[in-house]
Amino acid sequence: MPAIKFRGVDFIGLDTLLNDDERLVRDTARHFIEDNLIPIIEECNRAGRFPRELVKPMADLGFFGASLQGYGCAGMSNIEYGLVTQELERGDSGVRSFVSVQSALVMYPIYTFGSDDQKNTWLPAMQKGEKLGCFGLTEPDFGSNPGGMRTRAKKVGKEYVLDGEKMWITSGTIADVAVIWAKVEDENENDRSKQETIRGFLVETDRPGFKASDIHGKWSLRASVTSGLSLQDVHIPESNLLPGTGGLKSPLMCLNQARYGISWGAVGAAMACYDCALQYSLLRKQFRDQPIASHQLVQEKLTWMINEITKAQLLVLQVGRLKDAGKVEHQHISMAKRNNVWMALECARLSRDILGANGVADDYPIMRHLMNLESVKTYEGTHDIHTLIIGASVTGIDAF
Ligand code: TGC
Ligand code: FAD
Repeated sequence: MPAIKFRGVDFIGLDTLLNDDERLVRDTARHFIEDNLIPIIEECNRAGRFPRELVKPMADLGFFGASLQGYGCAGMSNIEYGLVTQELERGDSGVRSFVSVQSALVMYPIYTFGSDDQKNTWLPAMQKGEKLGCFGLTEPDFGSNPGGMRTRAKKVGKEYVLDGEKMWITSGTIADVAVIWAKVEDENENDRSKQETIRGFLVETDRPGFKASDIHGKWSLRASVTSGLSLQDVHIPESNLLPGTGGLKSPLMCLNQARYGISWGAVGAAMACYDCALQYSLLRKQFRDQPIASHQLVQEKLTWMINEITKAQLLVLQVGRLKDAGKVEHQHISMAKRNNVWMALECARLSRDILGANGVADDYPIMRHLMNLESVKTYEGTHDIHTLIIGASVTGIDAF
């Protein structure tokens, strides 16, 4: 392998807590991002273009459905998968988002809740990047509170008929299949009363009545496709129901997977900003021909960043170890997502400040990370929703 230009950010020798396989996966992803994403990302960000040409090479490296077993998937541990998302997001949150959605929000529900036919049809093709997916949970009027969704699926003979709107859907217009969450009227076998249950459906995006259109004018995640979905009288065979789904718990289980990847990804974005600000501060001279790194106030900012990055690395490493041991709770993942995205945003702001005026230019990656992280703070459960999830966990009182 050629020498790695970016050497990582590791203040207390955390590399010694990783095994050889984990370091190899991390370094492979790091090389890939360094050689393939970093050279094009500013152009993609300016143009608002998703770098689709990277889909096949990312598939070849096993990035899609990386922690799933079988179906051609890489079968990585959760730590290895996390290290991949860390490196992806050091490149760009939008590209990490694409991989999160493909892996955690589409392949994972098919793998976990799908029939054998669904798994055999979709997972190998999605692992190879030949088929792309999107995840439709959020609606125009229901973001933090997806349980209120209006999208409905009605059973008519051997079909389901879907109607509804989904909003802010990553990869919506490039997806071949959408995982759509909808309320279905179920009959309660005991008392014959009707009740509504949230269930997941696989909707091929070329079905009549399904429309996807891109959201334009985003100042964030510009290298990622974000779309609105409209479903009007969309007929799908009953075999497109994800049979293992039932209740809001099912989409929330998918979110746990994606939130976990984001917790690592945010560390990557923070490392990119910190590394850039550190290098800059050693070169930039102001007052008495001294580098700005020699000023105490600049050192305080750099110290804050390395301190918080190190804590975030430890947090996500422990959450990953718990996940690999099958012992992770969703509130652990909420803590990692909440803390690490907040930490990364603060690092982006401090780094931007250290670069002065240069910090607002896209000759440097910081402002792009800063703007991306504003979305990352909001999606997959806002910072405040994760505050309430942790609050409910420690007090036993639900304050939503
Ligand atoms: P609540 O009554 O609390 O829960 C319903 C059932 O679900 C269980 N549960 C969970 N299970 C697994 N994982 C979790 N994280 C879970 N959280 C709750 C819960 O025990 C209950 O089970 P049961 O057996 O009793 O039925 O539901 P609620 O309606 O009060 O809502 C809870 C709340 C607010 C935490 C939830 O709605 C929430 O997380 N809201 C945030 C929505 C969100 O994160 N949306 C993300 C959309 S996808 C996206 O943004 C993709 S971005 C692209 C990218 O990833 O890069
Ligand atoms: P709201 O729920 O309206 O929240 C607005 C504000 O109110 C927030 O500050 C929130 O914290 C606060 N708030 C809400 N409720 C409470 C409460 N009870 N107590 C205190 N404060 C509260 N969704 C998908 O389904 N699939 C995707 O692929 C996807 N991709 C996305 C990509 C991007 C770029 C973005 C920006 C969003 C994406 N989303 C996706 C949607 C995302 O999950 C939602 O934006 C998010 O869940 C928040 O919902 P909202 O925007 O409607 O905000």
